[in-house]
Amino acid sequence: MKHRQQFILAIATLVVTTVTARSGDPACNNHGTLVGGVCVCDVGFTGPTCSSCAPNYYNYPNCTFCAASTTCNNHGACNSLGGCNCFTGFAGPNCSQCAANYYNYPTCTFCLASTTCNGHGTCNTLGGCNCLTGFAGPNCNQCAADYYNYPNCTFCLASTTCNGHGTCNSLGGCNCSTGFTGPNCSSCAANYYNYPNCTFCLASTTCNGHGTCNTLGGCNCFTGYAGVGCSQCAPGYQGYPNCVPCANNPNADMNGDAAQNVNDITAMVMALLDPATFSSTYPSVPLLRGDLNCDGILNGLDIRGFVQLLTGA
Ligand SMILES: [Ca+2]
Ligand SMILES: [Ca+2]
Repeated sequence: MKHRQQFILAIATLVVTTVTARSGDPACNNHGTLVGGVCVCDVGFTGPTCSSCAPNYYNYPNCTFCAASTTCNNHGACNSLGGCNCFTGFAGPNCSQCAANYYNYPTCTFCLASTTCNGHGTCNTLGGCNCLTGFAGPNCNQCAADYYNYPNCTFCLASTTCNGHGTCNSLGGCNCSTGFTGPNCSSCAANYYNYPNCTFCLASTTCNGHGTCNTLGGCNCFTGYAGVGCSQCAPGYQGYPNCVPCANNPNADMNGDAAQNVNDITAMVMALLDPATFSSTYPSVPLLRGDLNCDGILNGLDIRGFVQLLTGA
């Protein structure tokens, strides 16, 4: 029985010794096997007594394997512990990922929104900039089309911002066309009327001093004056530019109802074609009331003035 126990112990010792045998020789610092008086070192160890790490193995007696080209993926150097000291832009135990603010492994391009994109964009997965609206360029350091005055980059489009009545200037504001004014050229400048037409009118010149400018930029002539620009005497007035009523105080009320309108047409025609019948039909109306050109005669030359009074033309 005792022999049996000793046998089992011997077997066990042999097994343990065999398992650790390859690196178990004290003469080889337990990192090699003594063969014929020479240490055959385990992988990773070297030297006559296996007392140092082989090339690419670090941190004796650990002798951890490390090769920059594989362990560190060529993006770092092996350090004294057999780990990787990654190059700038790389991170991780094996330098197999990009460090913070570096993008697109294995390129690992640096990008920081506040500097690379000048604060006007965000870094994308490639390490480039996705610019905010209104900004453009690889580094968002210029204004996009229709945006002006970097770094403000104010939007301006002539057709909308300036309402088609001006051009965008370098500040993104509007330089209005003649006759227009306002930040968006949306009103008429002084002496211009009737937006968006903005017709020029100046009483002293456009209306020749004989009228006022109206909301359409035309002239409202003073009494006795007529025409575009009030440049003639009204029917029944004479002596331009100092228009005074004619001697017979003519007007277009040929039917004598105290109004000048289309109802006077029949009477005027009668007065021109058949004065006698006119006088008997409208006894209270003097024939020369229709003498609108002030020449003392009622005839075809007065028709123009008559029409002018009725139409206001
Ligand atoms: Ca009348
Ligand atoms: Ca006449």
